[in-house]
Amino acid sequence: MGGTKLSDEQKCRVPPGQYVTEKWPVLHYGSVPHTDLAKWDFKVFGDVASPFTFRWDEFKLMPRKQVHTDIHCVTRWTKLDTDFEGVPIQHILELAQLKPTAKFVVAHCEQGYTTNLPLEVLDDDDVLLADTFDGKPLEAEHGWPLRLFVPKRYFWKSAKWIRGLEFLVQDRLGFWERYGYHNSADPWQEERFSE
Ligand SMILES: Nc1nc2c(c(=O)[nH]1)N[C@H]1C(S)=C(S)[C@@H](COP(=O)(O)O)O[C@H]1N2
Ligand SMILES: [Mo]
Repeated sequence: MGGTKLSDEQKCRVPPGQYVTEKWPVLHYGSVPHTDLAKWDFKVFGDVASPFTFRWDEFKLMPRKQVHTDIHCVTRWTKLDTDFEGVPIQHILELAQLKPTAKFVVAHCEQGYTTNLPLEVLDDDDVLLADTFDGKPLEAEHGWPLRLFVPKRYFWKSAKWIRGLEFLVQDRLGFWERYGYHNSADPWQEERFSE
């Protein structure tokens, strides 16, 4: 679709039912929030031994990582070869010292948006708290100042304007998950909507 010429190697990277776009569509519920970085903070809480909060200047001092990969939206677009950068989630997990009972996480965002993931999906070496795309700060509509980045799941799990992570013993559905989106959202299994 869209006239994009793909090599065989690229075709293998497009999950079933997806088409490739060069653009980066903008999708969200509600409006783009206005964030004051001086007042911004991020809370890590729930089933953890060391709950903590960090400010923007503290976030900028954390270890960083670049991830080059493909992203897939449930609305059927796939964007190949994206470059995101931010703080690896595994750094946050180390600081938080999860209790052994912590098995799930809910991402909390501006304006009440949430999305949920099992810990084993969050705890991956390509998952970031991302503030940078293509070497530049995220654009406001793509989640500036910070979004979760979970490339192995449909992109609604990559919560924009994220402000906290809550660790849980039991799973708790997020915003789209409650509206019937699939809980696990694996693009390779086409887990788009629940029955
Ligand atoms: N805070 C927040 N994050 C969100 C959403 C939202 O409504 N609010 N929508 C999700 C959905 S449905 C998608 S497809 C992706 C889209 O990200 P993009 O606009 O950067 O392409 O953001 C996700 N993150
Ligand atoms: Mo979406």
